[in-house]
This record gives sequence, C-alpha cells and structure tokens, in this order.
Amino acid sequence: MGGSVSGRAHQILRNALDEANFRKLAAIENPFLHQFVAEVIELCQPSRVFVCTDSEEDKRFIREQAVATGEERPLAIEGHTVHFDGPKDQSRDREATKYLVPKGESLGSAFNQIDRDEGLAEIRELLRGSMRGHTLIVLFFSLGPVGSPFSILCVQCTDSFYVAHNEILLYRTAYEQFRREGKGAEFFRFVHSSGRLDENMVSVDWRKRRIYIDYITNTVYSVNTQYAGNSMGLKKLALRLAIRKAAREGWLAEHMFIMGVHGPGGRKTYFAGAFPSGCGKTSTAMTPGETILADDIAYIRNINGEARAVNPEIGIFGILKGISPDREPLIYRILTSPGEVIFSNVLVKDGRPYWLDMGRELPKEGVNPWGRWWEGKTDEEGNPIPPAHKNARYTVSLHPLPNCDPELDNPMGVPLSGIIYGCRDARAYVIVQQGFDWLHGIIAYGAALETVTMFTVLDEGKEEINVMAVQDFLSISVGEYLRNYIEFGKGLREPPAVFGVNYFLLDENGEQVANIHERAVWLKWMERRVHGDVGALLGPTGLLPKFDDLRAIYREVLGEEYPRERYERQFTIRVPENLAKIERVERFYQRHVPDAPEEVFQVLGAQRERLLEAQRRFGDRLSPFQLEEAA
Ligand code: OXD
Ligand code: MN
Repeated sequence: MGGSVSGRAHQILRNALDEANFRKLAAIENPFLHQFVAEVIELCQPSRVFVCTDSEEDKRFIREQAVATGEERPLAIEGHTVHFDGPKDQSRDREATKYLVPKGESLGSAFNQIDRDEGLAEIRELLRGSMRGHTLIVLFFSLGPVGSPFSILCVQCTDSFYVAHNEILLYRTAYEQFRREGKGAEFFRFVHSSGRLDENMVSVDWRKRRIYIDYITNTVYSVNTQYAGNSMGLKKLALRLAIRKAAREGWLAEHMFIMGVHGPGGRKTYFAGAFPSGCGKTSTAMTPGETILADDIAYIRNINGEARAVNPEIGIFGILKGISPDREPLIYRILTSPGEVIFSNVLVKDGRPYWLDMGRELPKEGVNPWGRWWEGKTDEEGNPIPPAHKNARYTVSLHPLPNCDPELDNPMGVPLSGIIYGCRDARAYVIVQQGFDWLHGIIAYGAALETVTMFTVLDEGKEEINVMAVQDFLSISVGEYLRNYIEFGKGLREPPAVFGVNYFLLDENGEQVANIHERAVWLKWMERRVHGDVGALLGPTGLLPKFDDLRAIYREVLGEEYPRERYERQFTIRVPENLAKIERVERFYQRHVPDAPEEVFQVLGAQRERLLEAQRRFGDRLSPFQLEEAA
C-alpha cells in the first residue's frame, strides 16, 4: 500500500485491520479504494473489519457469521436459512430514498431529491459510530461477467452478514479483478449499516432509515434498514447509478429479465422483459421449457450494430407469495430441495418456511417477522397479523438451476431479438401485441406503461405510470432517459421486435381473462413472430396474434383447445378505454416531463387517430375477427 496511500488512510487501516485482512486490502493497489475504506472506518467505527476475497474460505466465513450473529437461522433442509427484517422494514422505502443533488441542479418533479450538502451531512451523522460492536465487511464485485465490456466494478461496505451473504449469492465476486486492474479500477461504492440492533438483530431506528444516492461520486449510503431492496447496494441502488452512466455512454441499464425462448427446430431466441416489481417478471423468466439468464436487471449494449445483453447479477431475490407447485413448479422445487437458499419474512414452523398462497394449508402457529405468531393474533390496532409478509423473499443463485441459460457468463452477452413490456392494466391493453416498429413499441408499451404499485414498495395499491418499469430507479430526467432509448434503437442494424403484454386484463365482470400458464403460449408466439413464422393482424394499438396460430401453439404447449370466445375476450380492442389511457399518459408527460421527446406525443397522437378511425367504423368494441391481416 506504501507510497500510494496518504499516511492518514494507511494509519487508519493499520489500526483497524488485523494483519491478514490488511494484507488482503493492501494487495489491491488502488489508493481511492484505500481512502474509501479508511473513510468508512473513521466514520462508522466498526469493531472489526473483514475483507472478502473470491476464495471459498472467505465466502464460507460469511455464511457462518450470518448464522453466528443471529441475522440468519438455519432451517431443516440443508443449505436453507431464514432472516427476519423488522416489522416496519419489509419493502423498498421510496420516501426515504433520495438523490443528493448539487445546488442549482434538479432532476425534475418526478424525483425525490435533497440538497447534496444537506443530505451528506444528515447521512454522515446517522452513520457516525453506527458500526460500533459490529464487523465491517468489505466486498468486491463485478456487475456483469468479470472482465466483460459490459461490466461495472463495485465495492460494498456493510455491517450486515445477511447483506453480505445475499450479495455473494447474487453477484460475481471480483477481488482478483480489482487486483488485476489496480490503480486503473473505477468502481461504484456502497456503504450500508443496519444501525442499532435489538435482541432479534433487527434495526431499532427504522424511523431514521435513509437511502441517499450521491451520483457525483457514484456512492450510495444506506442506514437503519435491513430489507435487502434498501440495504444491498448492488441491486436497485447500483441500478440507479448504472442508468445514469448508461445514458451518458449510449447504452441501456434496465429493470428487465433476459430469457431464452425455445422455438421450432431447436432454435433459441433471446428476449428481455421489463415489468414493474411484483408483476410477473421472475415468473415469466422461469416459464417451464425455457431458460433463464436474468430475472431482474439487464445491461444492453450495441455491439457491432447488434443489441446484446448481460445480467449484472447471477441470482434471484424473488417474491415467495404465490409460488405453488401448480403455478410455479420450477421455483417451488428449488425452494423445497437441498441447496443454498435464504428465506426472509416467512412463517417458520418446525424448521420449515411457509409463505402466502403456496398451495397448501399453513400451520396455525409459528415464528414470523412479528415474533411468535398464532392464528388470530392482532397488532396494537387490532388488525390481524398475517402468517407471513406479502413481500417475503428468497435468494438463490442461478448457476445451480436446471433451467439456467448456459450463456449466463458469456462476456459478450446474448443477442436480443425481442423486448417485452409488461403492464398491470385491468382495462385497456390486450393480452399480447407487437409494436409496429422500435419507436412505436418503446413509446406505446414502454413509455406509456401503467401499473398498480405492489407490496414491494411501502405505498402499495397506487395506480401510476411507471416508465419502462424503471421509474423508481431513474437517476436522470425521464426526457433524457427516453432520448437515449430512442437513439439506441436507431444505432442498431435491426432493433429487437417490441411487444406489450398485459397479464392483468379483466373482463366486464372483473374476472381475469388469462391464467398464468398461458404465458408460455404468448412467449412462443412472440418467438415465432420474430422469425416471421406467423403472421399478425393490424390493430390500432399494435399487431395482434391470429386465432389459428394461437390455437396451434396452445395444443402444442399446453395440450389444450383454445376456444374462439377466449381469444375474442383476450384480444378485443376496447376503444374508449384505450383512448382514456392515451389521455392519462399524455397528461403525465405534459405535467411531469418538461423535456419529453416530441416522439412521445407523435406516437400517442397517431395511436389516438387509429383508435378514432376504428371507432367510426366498428364502434366501441373491435373484435380481432374484424381486423385485417397485416401486410
Ligand atoms: C425487486 C424490486 O426486489 O424491484 O426486484 O423491488
Ligand atoms: Mn425488481
């Protein structure tokens, strides 16, 4: 470390680290890294420091400490553990997550922001001494395959072995890559502290929970929280920094899955899909018969005129609610077999985890995030306490999964043939449709994406526009973000086909018009569309599947007949509902996005004209049987 580090940082590290850990840190010859770790130590005052390399021994230490500290408890099945977050700390906290914005700058009214100096002073005060009695764990990661042109290096400092354990399951460790890059290594930085803990190892000061993002130094601070979505730097906190970097460098960092859809003759076609949190992203990527490459985040670059994508992660931090042997057979099997799995916020009884809607009766008592639980237990206000939290989660690595795509670690990524936007819209959009071209698709399905917020965020149940399902994570203005997206498509030889899906469409009686298993059919249809194997119908909001094509795929994939009436219910264009949707979206852009690209209004305006024309000819309801074949 010698000459390259200031004397002061050197002294702090020498005093705080034992010989073995000091040597590990010193072996990376990067003065900025040493300075950063020294600053964290000086501010947070940990009692010990552990530096995690890529070795199995270091990873084992983290797993063991997660249990030894009581942050996790072992379960009956080998490799399974459970962690409980505090009762008020079980989802992403939008309110407490803010950008630190220098004086004179603003990200726009759609953002939660605070003056940078004020925010830094506040968070530093909250972090001061926060690691007393705790171990500071220093971890090195690569978002994306190690050494790939897509990848971003990261350093995580945390005093939670649970956070560290999650991250070694979800991300590629890159200690050796840091050593190779030495002085030249640039990296994102994350500082997390759970703060004061009670006897259950739960953050006491959750009211002072803060997650502050400093895009000037690519550093994120998170304190007095444990929920992984708030505390794990590499997930949505890193995505925020990556989105900014991507827009400046002309690539895309997205809230998307990546999957291989298997077509006729052994063909495999890659799709990426953006869905708001809790709206079917992981479950689509885990569709039986297909392969999963990413379930939450994708980096997409133009490589020699082709859109190629990698997963910055190597694991899943997934939602448990609704995972049953019938609905999600692949994930259910993984969660009930030996192997490394961290469960959070479930009900535990006799060493077994239970979650909501798991397709079996739950025990009448056990232990859950609210302590000892029994059926009928109520909180202080007399409200019933559920057996498990709605946002209970599991963490697993992708590599051991039988359906893991073999290209997961390809440093050049996989070629993307299609992009899917999934909204949560009860009223308007049909079940699946294809955009006329890149611009129409990304605006009409992506930029106009409407949803209802789910239990993954604290303000559940709100109808809103969630631009490209990434709105929560944007760190640049919506206008700048969309401009980059539009330009990205223009730079490609052949942009991916763009699709819009809406699993949540209801009929006039409020019944779902589709079931979960039909996703498999729509994926196969999209795959065939990309290759021109099937035709389409020309609708006012996009290109629609033809009945005979879907009927054939139904038989093949589900072994079922597809009734004409079902097709008509799923694909009838509801004209007034679609017109109202356009109005809501236009209003959003007029009010909140002063720098919205002109193309947004052009695409929406043309869609309105097509809908009005259809209404003149056919009335308010346009059956797919009335549509003409697309050219
Ligand atoms: C997630 C989220 O956990 O988006 O992936 O909340
Ligand atoms: Mn997500």
